[in-house]
Amino acid sequence: MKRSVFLLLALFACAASKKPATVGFAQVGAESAWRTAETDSIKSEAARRGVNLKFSDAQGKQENQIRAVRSFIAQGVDAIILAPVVETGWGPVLQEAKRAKIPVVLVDRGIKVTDESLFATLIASDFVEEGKLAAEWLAKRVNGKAGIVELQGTPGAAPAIDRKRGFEQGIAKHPGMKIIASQSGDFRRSQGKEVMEALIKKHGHDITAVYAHNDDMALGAIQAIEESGRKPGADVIVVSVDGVKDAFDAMIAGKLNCTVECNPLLGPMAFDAVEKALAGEKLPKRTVVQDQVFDQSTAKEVIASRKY
Ligand code: GYE
Repeated sequence: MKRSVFLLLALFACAASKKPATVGFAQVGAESAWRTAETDSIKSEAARRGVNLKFSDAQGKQENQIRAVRSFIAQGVDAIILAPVVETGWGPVLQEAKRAKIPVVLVDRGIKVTDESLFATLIASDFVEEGKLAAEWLAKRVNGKAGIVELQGTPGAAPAIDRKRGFEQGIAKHPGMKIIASQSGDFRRSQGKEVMEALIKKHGHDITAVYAHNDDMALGAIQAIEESGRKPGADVIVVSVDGVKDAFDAMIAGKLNCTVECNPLLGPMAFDAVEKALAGEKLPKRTVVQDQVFDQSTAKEVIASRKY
C-alpha cells in the first residue's frame, strides 16, 4: 500500500473512533412553559449533534443543582451546561469544575462570582431591559397612572432581581405609576394565582395593573382576577415576560395585554459554545439574546410563527 493511502486510512479510522462528547446539563426544574421549552431545545440539539447528554432536574433547589454538577465532575463529563437557579453560592463547585478542567457554559440566568474565569460564557437575555420594556409599554397603555401588583419570580434568581430593577427604572419617570404590592410567585402559575387571590382580598379595586415576571404567573393571576368578578385585560391591565404560546392565546382572548419575549431556544447556541470551549477557543463572557415586545395588536398575526 502506498504510504499516502495508508495515512489517509489511518486518519479516517482516527476520526471515526472519535468519541462523542458527553455533556451534563444541570437544569433548574420544570416550573414554567418557558423552562420546558428550554429543556426541549437543549435535549433536541444534543441529539442532533450526537452529544451524549446527562440531564438533571434540580426541582428548583440549588443544593440539588450543586450535587448534580459534582456528580457530572465525578463522572468525568467533557463539559457542563448550567442554568443556575439563583445568582449566588456558585464559587466552590465551579472551582471544582475548573480544577477538573471541565468548561461550564451558563445558560439563561447569570451568577455573581468574583472570578469570571469560573465559567466559559453566559448566554442569556437582558432581564433589566425586559423589565424596562414592560414598564414603558404599561405606562403608555395606562397614560402613566396605575396601581400595580408585581408578581416576582424565584427569590434570588437573576431574572427576578433584574426584571424588578428594570421595571422600577421604567416607571420612575411616571409619578402616577405605583407598585402597591410586590410578592414572589416563584415563576409558577399556581402560585401566581394564589398570591393574586390574596392581594385582591387586600387591595381590591386599587389594583389596576399586574406586572408578572413571567407568563405563567400572569396566567394564574388572570384566573384569580376573573374569579373575583373583574375583567383581566380591561379592568386590570396585565403585562408579563416570556412570550410562550399560552400567553399568545391569552392575548388573542383579550385577557393578557402584553408579553415581552424572552427566548428559551438556547440549545444551538449552548452547544456551539461547548464545542468552541472544548476546542480551546476563547469565548465572549456574555452573549445577549435579542427579544421583542408583543401585544394584542399583533398576537393573532404572529402566533402561528411562534416556536415555543
Ligand atoms: O422567564 C421563567 C423561568 O430563567 C429566563 O425562568 C428564565 C426564567 C423565565 O421559569 O419563565
